[in-house]
Amino acid sequence: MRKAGVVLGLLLLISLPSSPDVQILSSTQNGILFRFSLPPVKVEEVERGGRRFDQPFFEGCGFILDGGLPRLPIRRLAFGVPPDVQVRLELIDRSTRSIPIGSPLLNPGPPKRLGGTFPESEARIALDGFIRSQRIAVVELCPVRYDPISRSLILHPEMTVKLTFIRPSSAPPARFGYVREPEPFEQLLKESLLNYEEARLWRKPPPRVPSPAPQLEGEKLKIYVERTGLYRLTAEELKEEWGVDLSGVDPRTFSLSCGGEEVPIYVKGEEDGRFDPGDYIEFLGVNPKRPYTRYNIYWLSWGKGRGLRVGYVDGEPRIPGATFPTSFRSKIRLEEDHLHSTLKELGPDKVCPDEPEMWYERVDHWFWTGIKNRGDQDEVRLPFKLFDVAQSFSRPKITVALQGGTPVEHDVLVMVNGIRIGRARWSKQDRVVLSKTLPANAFIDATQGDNVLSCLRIDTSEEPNATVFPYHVYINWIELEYMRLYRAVRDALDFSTPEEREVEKGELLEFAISCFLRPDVDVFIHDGERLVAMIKNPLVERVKLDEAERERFR
Ligand SMILES: [Ca+2]
Ligand SMILES: [Ca+2]
Repeated sequence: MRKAGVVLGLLLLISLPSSPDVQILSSTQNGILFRFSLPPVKVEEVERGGRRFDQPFFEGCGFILDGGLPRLPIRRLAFGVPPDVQVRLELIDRSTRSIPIGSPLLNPGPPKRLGGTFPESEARIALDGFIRSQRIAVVELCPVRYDPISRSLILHPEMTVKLTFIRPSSAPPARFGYVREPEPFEQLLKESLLNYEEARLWRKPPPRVPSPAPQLEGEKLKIYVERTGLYRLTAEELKEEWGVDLSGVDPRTFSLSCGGEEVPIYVKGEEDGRFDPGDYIEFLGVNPKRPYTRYNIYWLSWGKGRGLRVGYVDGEPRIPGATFPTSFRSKIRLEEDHLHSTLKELGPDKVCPDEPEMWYERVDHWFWTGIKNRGDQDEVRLPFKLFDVAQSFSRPKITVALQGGTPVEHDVLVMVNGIRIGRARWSKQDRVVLSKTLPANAFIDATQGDNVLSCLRIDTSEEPNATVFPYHVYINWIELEYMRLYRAVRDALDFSTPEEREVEKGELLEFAISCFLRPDVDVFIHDGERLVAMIKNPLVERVKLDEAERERFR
């Protein structure tokens, strides 16, 4: 909450986005390119304590307010950015000219010695935070700098700046889309953000109803799991984000269950009998297998004897002559939530006739993209990046989930990279899932370009009400199976042993997984339903990322 307050404070210093000095050259989900044109710079003479100082300024500027450093004019610009990316700033181009000045520059304190041109860089990201659901990056431009040697001002009349949104793919995607904020916030964002129109589609929706945040019910914690993955609940997160303080509980008694059955967990730091900062619980959460059941519910309880824990296997790599497999068959799901539909036609009688009140919770209302109703195009193309694709004879597989938008019959041809997946025919706001095993090497690695999923509408039905039914069909998610290199993405990798034909039976294997960014790596064996064992003593080595590896995060 405090962070939001800081952003709010700073935003108020930012002038309106309609400012004529900034021209957005492009703004997409992958980044923003803009040009700043410096308004005329004026130099005012001011007197402080009987001495004369120069104070440069330009229209719409703010100032560097740092005791002892020249009070130079700067320009702050606020942009909305997607919630799940790293933002990189690059100065693409700038023009330069200099003007000598007569008096020293105004300093708000005893002058500090300057090593060289001040400020050192022409542009930086001054702030990165959230106002409610909207993530905001504030760029600070320094088009007026000071050279202490020639005692002149260096001006940059034109600056071209690029913000790149770096989004590692093959990782669990974040959910974002349009969220309507209360009017005062909406107004503030509208006035502050230079890319308001696009950026409002990148908001981070509040937890869905009911909240998937863990909820305390009596002496039990209810945990909602929508997607299969390794889940970590830290003592700090539980306390600070969800208001669940388990510090008085003996963590050795933590017990997790799902569907009435106890599930083995790993509890870091439980030996001392206290669940203190730095301690956490890890478990394999599995998505529900039934359609129209969105969450699996896990219950965490405590205080009744020791809970079930995962066992250990020693994994210290010390086997001379072991084989290093180079690739494995990876299963991933790509899902982004940008478009919302109320799905009014999909009634509780279909979804959950026994519990109609559960309708909203059971149905996924968020979709990736779609074919617009009453739009010019009967096709939607969805580019997606796949990292670490290995060359292999093994055939990859794709599964695509589509959702009807308009209340009519649908007929859609689905392809990936020009290869036919299938033709889907279904009715109204129902959903359909298509699967296809593809030729070997059908997928393209991110270093070679994008993969493209395309859906082409064959039916020609018209639905006149484009307000209630904005899309004919939606793409909800894609599942992929492909041969993949042993490299972590966002500090995680769900990997498996290689396919049988690649290694001899009984052969000892050693796995080397690269590209973790943090050294505290936990390794588990799982069977798809639960954790089977923890692998203790993996060898963690620090290496420098090479250029190609750094490229993966761009
Ligand atoms: Ca502890
Ligand atoms: Ca979805």
